[in-house]
Amino acid sequence: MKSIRGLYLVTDRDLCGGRPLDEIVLAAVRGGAACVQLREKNLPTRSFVEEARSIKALLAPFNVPLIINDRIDVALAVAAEGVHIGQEDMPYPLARRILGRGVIIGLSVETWADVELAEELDVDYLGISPIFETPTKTDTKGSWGLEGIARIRAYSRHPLVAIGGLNAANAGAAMQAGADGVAVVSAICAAPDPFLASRELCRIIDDY
Ligand code: TZP
Ligand code: MG
Repeated sequence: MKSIRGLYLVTDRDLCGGRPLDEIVLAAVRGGAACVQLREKNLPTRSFVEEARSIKALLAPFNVPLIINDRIDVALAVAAEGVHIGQEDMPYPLARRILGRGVIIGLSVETWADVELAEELDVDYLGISPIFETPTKTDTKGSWGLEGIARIRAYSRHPLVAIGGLNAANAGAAMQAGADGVAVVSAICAAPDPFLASRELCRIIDDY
């Protein structure tokens, strides 16, 4: 249950083209997405909690874990399965102390120093961020490329989730390079048919 692999949806309501977020999430999990991260940078806390609660209920029948981006309080409030934290969020040891052992904690790595430091931490997965430059997130510290995935795979003991500029054209290459999972935002949220997009991505990713 704690192992994160396969297709990982990260949400961005602004990329959904006016479609309700729960519709996109449902389409993604029907298509085979194995994990959903709610990423809300601008939502008031109350709305975020309400959304998280309803998405958690939506995911429950699929046995798909809900991961909350950044907000440990929101994760606790709705008993989410996990949180995803970045290098400027709550330090990992404190997050673990607050959340306890049973909660999934993913950590973004943006530099080689991040990768080395993460080796000392019992995180549940690393988010390799970003693989390729992407308009979805521009405040990044360069990009890892596929060779970055391979380099981290050779060094790290942690499961690896690749994110950034990934889609049906390159998801297979990311898995081939050593990723355990592929996280996408626009390839599902902005897809004309998020169900078909998710199903196609899963067909590629789940072959590895
Ligand atoms: N973290 C690193 S890149 C990224 C995040 C949240 C955005 C990825 O978006 P897309 O549309 O899948 O390239
Ligand atoms: Mg963050």
